[in-house]
Amino acid sequence: APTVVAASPTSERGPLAGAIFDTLVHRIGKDEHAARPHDWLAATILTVRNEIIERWMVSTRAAHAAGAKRVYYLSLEFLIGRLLRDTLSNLLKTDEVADALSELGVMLAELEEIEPDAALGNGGLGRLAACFMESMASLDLPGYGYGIRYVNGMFRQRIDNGWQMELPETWLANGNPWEFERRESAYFIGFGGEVTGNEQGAVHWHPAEAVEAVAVDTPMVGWRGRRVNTLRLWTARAFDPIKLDAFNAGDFQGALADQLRAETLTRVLYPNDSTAAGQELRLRQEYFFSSASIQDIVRRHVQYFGDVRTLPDKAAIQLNDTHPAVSVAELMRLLIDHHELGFDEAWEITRATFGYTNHTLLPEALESWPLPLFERMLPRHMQLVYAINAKLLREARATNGIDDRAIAAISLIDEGGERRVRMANLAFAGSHSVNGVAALHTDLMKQTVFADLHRLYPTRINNKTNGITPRRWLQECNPALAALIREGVGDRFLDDATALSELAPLADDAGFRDRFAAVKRSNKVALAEHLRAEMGLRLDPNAIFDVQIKRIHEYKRQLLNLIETVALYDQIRSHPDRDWTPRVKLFAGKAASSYYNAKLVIKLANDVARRINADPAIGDLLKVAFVPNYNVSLAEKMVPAADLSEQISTAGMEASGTGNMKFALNGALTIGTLDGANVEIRDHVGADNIVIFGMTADEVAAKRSGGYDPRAVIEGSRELSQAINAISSGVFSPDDPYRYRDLMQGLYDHDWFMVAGDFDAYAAAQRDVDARWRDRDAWGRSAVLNVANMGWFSSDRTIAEYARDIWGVM
Ligand code: DL6
Repeated sequence: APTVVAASPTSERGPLAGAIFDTLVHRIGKDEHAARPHDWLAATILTVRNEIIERWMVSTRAAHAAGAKRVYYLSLEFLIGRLLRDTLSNLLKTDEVADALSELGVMLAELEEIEPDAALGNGGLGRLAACFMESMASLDLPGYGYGIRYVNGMFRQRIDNGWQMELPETWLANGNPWEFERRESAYFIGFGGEVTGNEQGAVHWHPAEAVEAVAVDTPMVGWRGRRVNTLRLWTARAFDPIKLDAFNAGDFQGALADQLRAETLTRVLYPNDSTAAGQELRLRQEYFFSSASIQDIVRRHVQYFGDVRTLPDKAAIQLNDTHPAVSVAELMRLLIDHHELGFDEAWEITRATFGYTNHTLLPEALESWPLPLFERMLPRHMQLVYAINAKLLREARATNGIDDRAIAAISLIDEGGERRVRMANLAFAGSHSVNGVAALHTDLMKQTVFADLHRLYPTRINNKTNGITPRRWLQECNPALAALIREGVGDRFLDDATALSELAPLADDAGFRDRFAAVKRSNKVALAEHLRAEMGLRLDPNAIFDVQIKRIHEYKRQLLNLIETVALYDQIRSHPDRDWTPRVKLFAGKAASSYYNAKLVIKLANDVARRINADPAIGDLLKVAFVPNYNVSLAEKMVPAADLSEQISTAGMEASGTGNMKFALNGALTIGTLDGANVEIRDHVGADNIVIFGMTADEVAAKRSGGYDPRAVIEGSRELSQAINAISSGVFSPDDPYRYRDLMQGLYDHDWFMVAGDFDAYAAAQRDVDARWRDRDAWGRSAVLNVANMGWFSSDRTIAEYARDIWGVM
């Protein structure tokens, strides 16, 4: 925590220091003696915010005056992380604020470190939404993000004796100086009840229950402060926060029950949906934020432009995955029931307004809701889904080559077994554009999950390969590298990341490579220091820092990495005389609370680490660590320090990945499969500067459809079978020798994720990495070329493509 030395006398303070001090006294109500670090943080943010507000108003007025089309990005997740460093940097005010604070005896860097992460997302999908918000503002596009203001967000992960524990994240404990509550922007959100109709055909929904959605706005500042957009997050309130008669009668809990039920809606991100109660809450969340957002968008449109029929000309709504897909039915409801349009006209408007982005083809992640639940909670929307479905299936039947099997696949209702509403089909049908997030993923969408819908609407699916903002993921997280690049080629890369290509010739300049290597080393030293302070670990910065940080999931194959780590450990012990390349294997990531195998993988990583790190025969040749509580801020420390980026998912299963982009942009070499955006990264950085191994998506599909015998594969690989046996027999879990037996047995029996199938190729690729590392010139050259060729993966490029091809705003 920052220590406030002594505030300077008033006479010596510059205007900004004076303003921060004034805010501390008059807004926070503390003087320099009483102020705690969080008070200084709040005073700094509130002071900077004043300038942001001015720009925010200018941006809003300009869009209004120009009658501009607006982009609305609906997402159940916005994984923002911290905002202060990002915002000051984008306003080009970092030095000015640092100087002002130092006049007050406060270090900006220390304040930045105590800002809590806004962890309103699980992983890549939520972080992508945050990068998109920054890029929209940087490209001067009028864009609004719409989501939920979770009070606790993503859980905080603690590791107890190697096991993941989930604790609530209390990011709002000290208030949130960035946000503005807009009590005037509040909407009625109904649930349940019944639908009646009159003889004229007018339909009326009488919800049994309702909550109020209240807007809370956060300004999103673009690069160079060019534009400030709004992230509007909804919070839920009861209309009647306390029932006084019940309270007065002594029923205190009953008196507050409505408020509690409303607040439950916006408490946590993704409640565990393995129980019926959790599922229902999730659907309530989705409808809550979709309805509030669509009502807000329609209200703004009618207020500015008068006629709801022109909505598609002035509003583009992007659905970030299927979580907001019920918005399609909600817009139909508003257009038909409130604005009295006919069904066909409403459908034209709806389709022209929405775009849908798919982020996964994993069957278990494709949302569908039990029909009785959907109907009970949203009876009017159920009617509309049936009506949309009837229209869709009529169109399908009139199309050549669509048979009954295809009709069943296209239908919004899954009739196999328990009837369910398919949200991906609803989103697809209700959008004029459906996009994947990397070229391979988009191809697979056409070939697999959406094959029949693609046949029906062959021009609808398009690709928009993901990107990351180079401001946060280079300039701010890696200031030393950014400074070196600036020295080499100027700072145009922050406006146009493809300008990084000018670095390419410097890859052959030994002096530049030395400075580049020195930056990487200092980042590794800083990370090692952080991990020593946090975990008591001692890491050798001369070793390869080999990093796998992402959600823990079987398809991402942390298990493949761990088994290879065990195999390497075995090899080092058996052949201590060989010239081993020292490695530090770092893991971090959270497992869904109900995902047993993922949690077991975390335990395995910790068990493996404990054993290897304590083995004197290994010394500094191999160190393993599982770093707890992975979040955006931790990624900002680990990415710049990585030499090797692990992107080793089973080919065909990772839609894109964005961590892969962050590492390569910061000069790590990738070891990866031809999956997701790895394919395009290879195309850009060049096959010589990336280590690709393993089966392709086609090979995985072919093997899965017959002829894959994991037992034979395991038995045919000495290294693999020894590593599996060691884990299975309790070498790493002497306290519970059977802990990993089933996990390992699963590899013999089915191995859906083809860990065994790719093991030998992966182990060989790792030895190739060792050999490359020993040729430091070649490694350095490859690292520079990675940075130089990653500009295309800027989210500015991605957003420009969405703007041009989908939203019609550029
Ligand atoms: O598109 C962002 C991100 C991709 O980079 C990852 O490959 C993908 O797994 C992730 N998808 C999801 C899907 N979740 N749901 N539903 O998080 O999206």
